[in-house]
Amino acid sequence: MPARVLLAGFEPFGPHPVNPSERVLRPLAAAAPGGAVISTRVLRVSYRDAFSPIREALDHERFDTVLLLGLGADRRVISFERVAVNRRGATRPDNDGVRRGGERIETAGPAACFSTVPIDELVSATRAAGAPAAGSDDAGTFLCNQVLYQTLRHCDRNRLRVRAGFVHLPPFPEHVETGEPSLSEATLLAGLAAAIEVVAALPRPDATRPVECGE
Ligand code: PCA
Repeated sequence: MPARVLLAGFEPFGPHPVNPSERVLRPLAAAAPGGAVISTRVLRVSYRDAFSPIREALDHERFDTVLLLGLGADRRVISFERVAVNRRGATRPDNDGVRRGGERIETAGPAACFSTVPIDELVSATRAAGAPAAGSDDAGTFLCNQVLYQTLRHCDRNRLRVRAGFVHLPPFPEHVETGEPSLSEATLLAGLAAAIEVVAALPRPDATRPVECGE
């Protein structure tokens, strides 16, 4: 059976007119790396609404992997996030104009949860495809971290046999000043296709293995 992958990116936000995480969804779904059946979602940059399409999809369809993508405006490489923390807040508001000053995402939730995709394998495969990549221990405290945390908690609570991970992407070159970090769409697509091939080849996750979270 082909692997089923839920691939999500975010709408543009703040000073960024384009979000590469949204732009790469369609070509990746069409390419179907590793024979994966890919379903895509565009998430709102909204503390209130960002997670809803993921929850909906997970509640109604079966997936093996959720791969969440977002723009990391200051990232130099494709960054595979290892962990999500139970905290949200940023100086900038979200797209609803809501500003959070640093609070728990889930009042009684664990402090942090580890991503459940194989980060080191993903980094190696992405690099082998010619795209610079690295593991990252800091997904920030804005919407990307929040949606990864909510996805991991949702999978754990409902004992879903689904892996979940988050990938921060540098901006496209045409949207930054000369010398600032960026990666072309072709490079992002090559790297992400290799990453999807890795998840498409993984065996179905074990239902009995809980997401690792710490208090
Ligand atoms: N990047 C932001 C939120 C949406 C996006 O694409 C982040 O890093 O949290």
